[in-house]
Amino acid sequence: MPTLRIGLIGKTNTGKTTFFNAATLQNAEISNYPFTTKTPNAAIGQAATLCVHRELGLKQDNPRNSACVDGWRMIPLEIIDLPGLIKGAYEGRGLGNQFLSVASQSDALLHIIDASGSIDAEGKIARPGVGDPVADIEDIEEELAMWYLHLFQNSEDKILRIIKTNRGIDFADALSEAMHGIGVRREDVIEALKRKQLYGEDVEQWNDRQRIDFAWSLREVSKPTLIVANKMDVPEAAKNFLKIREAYSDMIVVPASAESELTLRKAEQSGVIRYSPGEERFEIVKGAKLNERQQTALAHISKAILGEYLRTGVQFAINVAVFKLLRMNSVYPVSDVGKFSDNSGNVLPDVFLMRDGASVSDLANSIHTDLAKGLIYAIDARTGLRLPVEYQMKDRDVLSIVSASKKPGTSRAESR
Ligand SMILES: Nc1nc2c(ncn2[C@@H]2O[C@H](COP(=O)(O)OP(=O)(O)O)[C@@H](O)[C@H]2O)c(=O)[nH]1
Ligand SMILES: [Mg+2]
Repeated sequence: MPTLRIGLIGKTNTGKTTFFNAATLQNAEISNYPFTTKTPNAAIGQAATLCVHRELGLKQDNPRNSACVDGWRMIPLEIIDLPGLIKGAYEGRGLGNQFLSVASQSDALLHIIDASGSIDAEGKIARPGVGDPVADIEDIEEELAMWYLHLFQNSEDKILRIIKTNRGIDFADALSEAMHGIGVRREDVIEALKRKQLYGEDVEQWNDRQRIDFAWSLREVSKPTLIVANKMDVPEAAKNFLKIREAYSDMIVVPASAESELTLRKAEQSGVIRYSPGEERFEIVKGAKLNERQQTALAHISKAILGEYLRTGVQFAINVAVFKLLRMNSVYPVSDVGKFSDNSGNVLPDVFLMRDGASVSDLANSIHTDLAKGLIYAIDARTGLRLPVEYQMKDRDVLSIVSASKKPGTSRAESR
């Protein structure tokens, strides 16, 4: 299973690094995760989904590629932040290559904005309420779309040549090949064309407006993004939040306080609170000695954030990105359908995130190509039903894969 990557974008001082730190602080629990990233500014975070073990009547599970915390299955993924050293170097407009490189590596983006309006258009700290978060979103969105336009136009001549000289290769093939590096797939190109009524139209006849429209559309389709309205703990943010939601009614806007989440996760680490990361709720540990600063901070979080918005929004934003934007399903491969375990008796050892529409055959392939080669069918562990290889898996499916190749039903993720 390729690791999902969630990139954080946004202007300077909106809270990206705070969000990143909060989201990646509690990663020690996912111990045997093969951390292979080359980028120094990436770390392990997790998607949280309600684990199936309770529903299946199991007292305990033995997660291997993930963790189970208070009944929440924590699935590792990578969060990418802008490198710290560029702070100040790319303020405001013209964010430069670093920002685009985060975007290009990511499956989905969290666009972090300062909803409290405490930064000016250049990203410099200002008095709360001074900044215009709606305009900030526009600036970044514009930059992203222009980047797509640029990449498209740069490869256009080559694409046209390829289409003309190769029968059977169409625009969607050629463009997705050219923009493969930033995650553009053939179906994204087709969807983007359709959204702008450009499907089947001759690219050479497009006017400038149509090119720009197409670039915006391709950016939207191929790089799913949600808006994180950060700094909701600041009173000025509430008013802006409504404006943002209104101006961006076609996007998901998650209210958040990255700083509150960081405070809570640190308090949890030092043992003064019990914090459920899935629910983003906390309780003060009995007998814990809180200093005055901690008391004030926790009281404020309880009232202004958890009271008003129910959660700090950090884990929630990641979950929404994974399960709603990217439409992932969590699927649990097992060998023994009676015990819901692997061959060594580990109960519900692995969970895989599979794109909506993925089949049993796709699952077998992500576990091991050998397993896929001899694939015969899968068994639904809940009902005992045989599922054909084309069966499109649903969220929370627990399946055993039956394959003619050796090690039948193995559920260990041996290749990634
Ligand atoms: N009030 C408040 N301040 C925050 C929040 N998140 C970040 N900040 C502050 O905003 C400033 C910039 O944060 P940072 O994470 O470095 O922003 P970045 O430039 O986007 O990485 C710092 O002073 C943070 O403490 C939040 O949720 N609430
Ligand atoms: Mg930063």
